[in-house]
Amino acid sequence: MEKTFAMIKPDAVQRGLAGTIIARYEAKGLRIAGMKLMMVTEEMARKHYAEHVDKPFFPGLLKYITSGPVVALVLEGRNAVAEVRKMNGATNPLEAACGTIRGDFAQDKGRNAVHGSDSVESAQREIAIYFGDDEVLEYDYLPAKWLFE
Ligand code: D4T
Repeated sequence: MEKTFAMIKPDAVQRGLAGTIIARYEAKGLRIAGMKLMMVTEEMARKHYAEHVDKPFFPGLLKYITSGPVVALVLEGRNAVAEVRKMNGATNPLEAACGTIRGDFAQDKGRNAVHGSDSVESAQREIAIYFGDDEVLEYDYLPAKWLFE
């Protein structure tokens, strides 16, 4: 089954939204394959956001993403990459639809609550930045037979 990387960013952790957001992913039927509360180091952030390091917003992004604990998640399910992107909503919360996480819980693109990988390749790259092999678990997910035909 497809895996994606998701992150509950420091603003959402500080605002006490981690449980609410994890509950949304679980309710969708995404299996939690990896999960940890952690600090993002500058080195991790530079790897994760390599495509943005020369952008004007990068210094602010770096400061924000390293400013407090995040919840790093590996989520697994059918089309997990696209499903999590859809649930997260548009990068800029002002443009994110109601019912999405950013649409419901955020107001500023520099404090947009969550991250989700944008492709299967990005997911593999990002999972490797934040998780060791022994931290991503395979186990019987009993709801699977009720989720998929
Ligand atoms: P992430 O990676 O956080 O899920 O966001 P997206 O995949 O939806 O968006 P992105 O890669 O374009 O942006 C990465 C990250 O940078 C922040 N950002 C972005 C910002 O602070 N100012 C900006 O102008 C942009 C474009 C938000 C997400």
